[in-house]
Amino acid sequence: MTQIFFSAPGWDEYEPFLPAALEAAGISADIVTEAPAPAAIDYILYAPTSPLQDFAPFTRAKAVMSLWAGVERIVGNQSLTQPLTRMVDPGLTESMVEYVTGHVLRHHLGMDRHIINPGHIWDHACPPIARQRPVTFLGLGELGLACARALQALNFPVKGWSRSPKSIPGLATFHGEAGLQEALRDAQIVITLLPNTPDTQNILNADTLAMTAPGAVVINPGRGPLIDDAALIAALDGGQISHATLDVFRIEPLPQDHPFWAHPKVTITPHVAADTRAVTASQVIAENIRRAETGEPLLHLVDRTRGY
Ligand code: NDP
Ligand code: OXD
Repeated sequence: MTQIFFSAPGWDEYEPFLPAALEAAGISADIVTEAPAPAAIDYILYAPTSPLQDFAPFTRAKAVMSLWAGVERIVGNQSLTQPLTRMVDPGLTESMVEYVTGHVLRHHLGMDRHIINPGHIWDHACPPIARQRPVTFLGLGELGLACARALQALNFPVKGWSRSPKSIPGLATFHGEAGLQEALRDAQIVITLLPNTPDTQNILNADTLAMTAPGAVVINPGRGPLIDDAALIAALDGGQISHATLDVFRIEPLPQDHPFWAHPKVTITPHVAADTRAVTASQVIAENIRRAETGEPLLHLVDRTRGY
């Protein structure tokens, strides 16, 4: 019997789906939410909100599987010697695509002018069509690429930036430090979907914010440290950036005295862009455990040296 330690909040969400997914994958499993005998555990399901920090006693564990996509809070844990996988969940990806598309369209169409119009102003100025609105994604992984494709389907001219070179039909791609300026040039909407690593912190700073088109919009559903908060506020105040929609922050919940809360050009969403969905994630977990049990390579392995 395979022993699985569900070391994360939200077991009630997984209970209707995970045992069935494991059974369908041919895994006979015992899932526990406490592990008084760590040496008996085969797999650990982990979330950053889990109290579990010391993985050393789990001497038999074949993998630690993060229920979150972002792994910055576990990747540097020295007690973790087991392979680490991260969550790539079709349900999470769908919700990120919806969040990004919705917020891009809000800004593209200038929806606020009509939704909040206390003066009953008859402003007949029509927005440009999507093909006239250049959009840039920083991060072209599972989420960035899915969102880029959705916006491409609406005719937005999309550029994407990643660490390694990519060739993606219909998408202008750039990579590495040298490609960042070209990726941001003329961008009217910038979406950050990068992991939080030492290389990506403050990637949007005074210099890079100045590379976008004047009056660009920033949408950050990636991670808070990707943005230099003070530089963003200065760019908003100076007009280089016209609005920022932020879902993630250096400290969460965002402290009440943070200047973002009161800033008229900032929209705050409370880390709700995309959540792992138990119904689809259970299939992913079961498939990965099946792979591990049959000696096949694990999906979505984290590269501990790269940090994502
Ligand atoms: P992936 O690992 O699939 O993609 C990461 C992308 O970032 C890749 O394209 C990668 O490049 C690029 N990248 C990483 N480091 C660099 C660098 N130094 N320079 C340039 N590009 C870099 O991650 P996902 O798309 O699945 O997720 C992205 C992030 O979204 C997560 O790490 C998490 O922080 C955040 N997230 C937020 C959620 C929310 O609710 N707000 C929900 C889920 C995730 P390459 O392709 O070359 O490797
Ligand atoms: C994640 C997140 O990384 O929810 O999965 O932010």
